[in-house]
Amino acid sequence: MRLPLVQPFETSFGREDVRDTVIVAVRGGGLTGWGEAATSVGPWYEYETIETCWHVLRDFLGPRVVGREIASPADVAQLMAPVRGHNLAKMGLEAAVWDLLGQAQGCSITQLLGGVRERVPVGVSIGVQASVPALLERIEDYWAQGYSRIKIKIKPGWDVDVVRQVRARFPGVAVMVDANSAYTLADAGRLAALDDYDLMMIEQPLPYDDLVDHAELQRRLRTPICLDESVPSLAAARAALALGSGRIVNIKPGRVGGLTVARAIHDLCRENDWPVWCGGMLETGIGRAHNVALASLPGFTLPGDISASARYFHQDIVEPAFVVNEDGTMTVPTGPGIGVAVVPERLEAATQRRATIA
Ligand code: OSB
Ligand code: MG
Repeated sequence: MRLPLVQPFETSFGREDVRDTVIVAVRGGGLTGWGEAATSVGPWYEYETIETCWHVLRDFLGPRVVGREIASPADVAQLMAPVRGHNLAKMGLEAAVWDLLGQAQGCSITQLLGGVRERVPVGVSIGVQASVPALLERIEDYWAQGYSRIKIKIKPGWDVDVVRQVRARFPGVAVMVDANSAYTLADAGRLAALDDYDLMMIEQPLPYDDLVDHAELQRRLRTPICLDESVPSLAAARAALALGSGRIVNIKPGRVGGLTVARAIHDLCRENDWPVWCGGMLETGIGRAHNVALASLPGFTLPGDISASARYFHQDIVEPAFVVNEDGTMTVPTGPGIGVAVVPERLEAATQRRATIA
């Protein structure tokens, strides 16, 4: 499906004006569970694309799961395990099964996961803007809406000087930056200059597969490094902890291949005193519902990239839309499954293509 974005979203790897995403509906026992494979059109954030998600879900993951008896979400993770990688696609299917099982058992996803929070702290991620004044205006606007922290995308040429001006204008605001792998260790000096601006963290400064250099960079920085792209699995999280490749992990259920793995990474980080927070992929209300539920686990102590529906879309495909509370939190839905209702006409209007696996 395709939904236009309220504002284009630009990162160090490119710009998106619309959100193309794969929605998965799983039918069983007279119920329908919903999930979202929140991929991008191109292989920039990671290697999957809208076309690989479609292909892998239709030709490999779907056929492995359809017709099976599934008693718990761990069962679906196991059925999908022989497929290597393709984590965003796996999340789409696993998430739909979590919703279905929740509905069947009359439980919310936060309950199924073991969540402990009724409201979770949330922030907003702001893409690269045309000018610094434009960025300051954006921050002003979002801060007034109550977000608990502001994340700014950086890249070479849009970094230290931008952060300096943001800090000068908003001294008390919780600010972090995300580089989406735009630097190398040769830029350590430039990144160390960010230490002067009291940032909560620097997210994914270096290449997605380089835990060793992240460890070296962390030794040279006071500001904590947060890993995003570098942690696609539980094994990668173990390696990051062993090497000291950072001090914080952004857990996105899509990037790690589902809520089951996401929770395992959360548990591991918690045992090792690394705080985590829930990242986002500009999800519609379907993916957002799963993210909010995940963020209700006890180790998610930092504000997530979980913003209001209106920050992304003119009209979300679920009701009620997600909103930010005055205290900078989002309320975790408590109804069965994802706890929000997919609006069929809106989904239909946004649908580009459809496949059924019977
Ligand atoms: O790096 O965290 C990222 C969006 C798409 C792909 C990668 C990232 C992001 C965001 C936006 O930062 C988070 C959100 O608001 O969903
Ligand atoms: Mg990131």
